[in-house]
Amino acid sequence: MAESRSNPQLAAVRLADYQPPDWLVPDIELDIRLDATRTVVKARLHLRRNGRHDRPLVLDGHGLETRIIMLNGKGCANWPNGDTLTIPVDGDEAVFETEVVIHPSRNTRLMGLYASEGRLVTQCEAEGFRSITWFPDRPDVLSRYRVRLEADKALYPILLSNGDRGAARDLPGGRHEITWTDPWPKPSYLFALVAGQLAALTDEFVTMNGRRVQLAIWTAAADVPRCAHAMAALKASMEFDERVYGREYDLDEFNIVAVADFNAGAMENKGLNIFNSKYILADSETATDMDFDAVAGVVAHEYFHNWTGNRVTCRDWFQLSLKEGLTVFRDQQFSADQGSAAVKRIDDVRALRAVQFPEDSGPLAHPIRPDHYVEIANFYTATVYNKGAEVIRMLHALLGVDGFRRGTDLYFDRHDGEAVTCEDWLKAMEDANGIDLKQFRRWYEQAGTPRVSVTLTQQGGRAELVLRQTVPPTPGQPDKQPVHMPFRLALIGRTSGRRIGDEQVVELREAVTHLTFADLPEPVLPSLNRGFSAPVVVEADTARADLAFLAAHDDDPFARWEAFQQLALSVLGSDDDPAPLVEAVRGTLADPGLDAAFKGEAVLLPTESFIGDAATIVDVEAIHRRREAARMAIATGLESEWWAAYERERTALAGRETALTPEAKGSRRLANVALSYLVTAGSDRAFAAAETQYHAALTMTDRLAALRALVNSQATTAQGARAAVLADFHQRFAGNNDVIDKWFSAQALANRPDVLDQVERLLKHPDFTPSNPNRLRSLVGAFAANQRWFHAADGAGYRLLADQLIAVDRLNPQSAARLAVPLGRWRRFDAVRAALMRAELERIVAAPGMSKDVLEMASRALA
Ligand code: 0A1
Ligand code: ZN
Repeated sequence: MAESRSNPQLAAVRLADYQPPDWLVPDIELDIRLDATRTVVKARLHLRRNGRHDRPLVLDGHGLETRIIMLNGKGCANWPNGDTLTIPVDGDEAVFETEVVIHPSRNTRLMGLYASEGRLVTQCEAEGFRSITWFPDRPDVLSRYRVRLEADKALYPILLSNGDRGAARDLPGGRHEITWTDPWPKPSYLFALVAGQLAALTDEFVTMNGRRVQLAIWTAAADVPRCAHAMAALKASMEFDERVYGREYDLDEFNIVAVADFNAGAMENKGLNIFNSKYILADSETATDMDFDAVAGVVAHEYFHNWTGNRVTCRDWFQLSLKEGLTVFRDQQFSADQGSAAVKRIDDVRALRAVQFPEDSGPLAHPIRPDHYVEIANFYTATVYNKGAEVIRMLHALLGVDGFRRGTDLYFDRHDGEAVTCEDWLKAMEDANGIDLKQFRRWYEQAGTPRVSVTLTQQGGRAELVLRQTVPPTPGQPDKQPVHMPFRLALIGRTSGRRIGDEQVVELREAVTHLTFADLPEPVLPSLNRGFSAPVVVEADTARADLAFLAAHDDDPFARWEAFQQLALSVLGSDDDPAPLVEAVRGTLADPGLDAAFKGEAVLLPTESFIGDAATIVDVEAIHRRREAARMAIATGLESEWWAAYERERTALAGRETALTPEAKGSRRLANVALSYLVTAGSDRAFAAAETQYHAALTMTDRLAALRALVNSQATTAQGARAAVLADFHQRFAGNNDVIDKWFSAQALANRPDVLDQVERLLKHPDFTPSNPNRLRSLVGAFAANQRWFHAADGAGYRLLADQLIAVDRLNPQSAARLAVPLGRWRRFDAVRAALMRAELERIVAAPGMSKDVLEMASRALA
């Protein structure tokens, strides 16, 4: 990398340079005297030389005030050099001890040990443990941990760590201690502790072999009732992992802690998951149906990591998708199993296209197994997670349910207790099934979203389908090879609207594949990539009338939804009349064979950013204008249908407004989509209905939907209502972080020309606390996702973003680096915008003292 020569801070770590650790640490004892301003950490590492060599022990440490360094009970003359400590060791075994002081209350990076709302919590993935003590902080060093925690008992009555709880004891001076022992060897990134005033919702789960597991979800006492949904999801996940994967929990207790300040969604620390509170706390007054589903999905995700990540872990961080792609696939399976599988698949594909596709077609593109990085925190990406999950899903499709299970069984048998690679995973899949995945491995090596172009020609009863695949060039990878993918397809009769013959899973391997079909009773249309069986872009050149036909008749719900999306892309890519969209929506609403949940998805236009991503150059104004016109046409052309749907679904909900059944969720969804179209149409009756719904709502789903509809309305007649509901919402939910985040993001995402001014005003609001990652994302992150107004032609949006990024970097580099992503898309915008975006990236790079997190992102974006 060119930048590594000019800036040594940007030196890359390379997969090709991997070496096994020189020293292993089979056992570690930690003695931690907790205090918010000054915590003392004593560590005793039991070392074992790994193989025959005479290299010294090299340890990682960051920001540690080192007091004592001892080898085999004797003081050491060696002293740290920056972030490394090198100790020559005689003999094959040794005991190495240190004492360091750290300062949790000064830790704004939220890595290592930090303070959140008066509690002390850790985050060690990926490289946070080195901010707690000296250690070979890499995932292939697995240790048994014994941890003594000591703290003031009044300030920190609850002391949690991994594994099994030992006896607690009171100490003089109002202090107390407890020792936790984790029998399962683990890498340092899975270490955790939590100390503070916490109350728990408790429960019990009896595993398939009769282990009684005590479950506890810890939070502020007032929030305990809001943990019930998470608890139910935890028990359901434990049951699912036994039923579907034969995996049982392996400790006597399982603790979850919800914290307000957290860089990511949650963390799978062994036996002590730590969560961003927004993925735990949920009740119908404060959480939307989407929030409830996200809580269940993240709880399941972290629980599933106990096997895919913890019992079998990663050899190095290049293998991150080994645990993340697999675990996302598992949580997706779980959510599909618990609710509507079709709607879940649509949501997952929508998320993939919204975040991963742009990543894969831009300067930050990388394979699911990257081969170099500067800052690993920058690689917790949609590619590693979500495309990684799609790659696992393809294996599932290729091997079938039983073959996939044979593969996972062998993987767990073979590698339990080990730190392994994606190659080990694929080998287990091959060996368990007697197959060859050589070509499939390209998914791990090549970046970029493959394109499959399809043509169908039919003469009488014979049709030929030609599928051509290409993988586009990405940074550092100009030439690509064809990949092996399962491509589900079927034929739909153009006259009958019925499926002709069976669905097939075609395994594409070559650049070009020919398929022929005989004895067709009628002209056919292809239904392609059903269920989104491969994470590709399909280019089929299907006529609009045929897309409309498929949107009305395809028997695969995903393909049916997709046909409307493609129809909308085609219409919105031109200045043509949106009438075909109005007619397609009319048909969907009237179809008695579709449930409300599916209808609620199927009548939504693609987002402006998705429309932009489908074009070579994003025409910000035209996309907005056309989409608004189409929305208005759908709203006014079907106004009586929307009223009917609204009233029907509200009636269906009467008496069960807060139910979380799939039917109730579907009714709320469709009713609220209807409400948003009605408010778009702009009648006083619609504004009144939104206001009434806002005030009478028994769920956050309904209240927020009404608020958003009014906030997005540009009608002057809605102005009073808009201001009133915003003020009411803020006051009603004052002090509830997760809900106040919604208040910020509703305004930042508003479809209104004054958004930039509003965001500037909100940046000065006393509730805007940029040190909190959720709050930063809810205002600045949300604004950057508002394509039309973030990309204001004068560059004011870009300046605002860069200003915030530069300011936040001093507090929290991970938060700051995430804000650089939208600017990296400059190549896809017109020359004027591209220059303005580049200028902000250059300003960021030139700002003094920027973190390597930000410098890596900004320099890749500029390259
Ligand atoms: N392994 C976690 C994700 C995670 C990554 C980094 C974190 O801190 C910066 C925290 C969590 C997961 O997949 O849920
Ligand atoms: Zn994960």
